[in-house]
Amino acid sequence: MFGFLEKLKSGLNKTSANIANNLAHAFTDRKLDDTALEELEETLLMADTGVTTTNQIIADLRKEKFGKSVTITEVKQFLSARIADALSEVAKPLELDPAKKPFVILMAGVNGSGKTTSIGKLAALFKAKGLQVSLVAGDTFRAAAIEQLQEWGRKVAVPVFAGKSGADAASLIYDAFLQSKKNGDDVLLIDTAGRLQNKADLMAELGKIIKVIKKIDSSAPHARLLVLDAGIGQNALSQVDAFKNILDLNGIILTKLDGTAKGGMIVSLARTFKIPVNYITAGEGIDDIFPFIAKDYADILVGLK
Ligand SMILES: Nc1nc2c(ncn2[C@@H]2O[C@H](COP(=O)(O)OP(=O)(O)O)[C@@H](O)[C@H]2O)c(=O)[nH]1
Ligand SMILES: [Mg+2]
Repeated sequence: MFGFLEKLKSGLNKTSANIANNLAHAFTDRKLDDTALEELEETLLMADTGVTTTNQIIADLRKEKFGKSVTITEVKQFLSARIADALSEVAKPLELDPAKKPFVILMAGVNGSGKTTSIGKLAALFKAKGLQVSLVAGDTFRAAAIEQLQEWGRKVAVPVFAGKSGADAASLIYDAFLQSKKNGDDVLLIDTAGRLQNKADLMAELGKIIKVIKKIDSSAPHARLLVLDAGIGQNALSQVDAFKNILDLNGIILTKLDGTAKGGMIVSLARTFKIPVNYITAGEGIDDIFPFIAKDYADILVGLK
């Protein structure tokens, strides 16, 4: 069995291998000069760390080490410390409040971002902790989306509330929440549609879902999570903007880090919104989900772990 860090490390390989190759090229135990700094700058930008953060890191490194000889390990340690620092504020685990029964988790995000898959993975995670979990197939637009969640329900062995495709999502969710309460669930995970006719429709639908949930419990949904595909890099920032007001987002799940070399985008995400990143995913398997730990992530990214 792979350990947690080994697994995460292999998941992040596309980003970290790029960074490692470039660093090996730029820093061959020589004095820190303009060329090396420029190469480092390019490397960070390619990993999608964002202009502001990159400029800051480069300026700091220049101030501390310019003209001095540096080893590649020193550069990695410097980078990791800076990146971990930028991430520490948002690296927060999802705290399930046991007083909320069920603790309601609403998952939103555009089509294909990984909502349904992440719900399956989270259900497995919570179930393994001994919690009683149910799912709601709130993406009622496509029969395939409902079936996909039901498949995860079977895999994890948790019940799935589902209606017919085309059914009203808000009323399905309302009924499911009431039933889940009656059943004494600890956690209720709600899937939602990622594509309606247009953005206004999508936001109106989410608004309606929030409203019916609040009729049952004004403090719910307790977690309002945006699922973001890391592969879209800086474009993720505009998706956060679109969802954050309507949902009062209090968490992010960043997915598909295994499929991208843009693993640095989490740094600009953190800097721009300061919304907690609760989990990251790197793979399609049931246990390819990881709590987001800033220092581990930074160390893996620069090749220290
Ligand atoms: N490689 C990889 N694929 C993922 C990950 N998470 C989800 N996927 C895949 O991305 C596709 C879309 O995921 P899905 O959960 O259906 O997205 P949804 O439309 O937001 O519900 C599926 O083929 C998933 O298997 C991940 O972390 N890594
Ligand atoms: Mg889905």
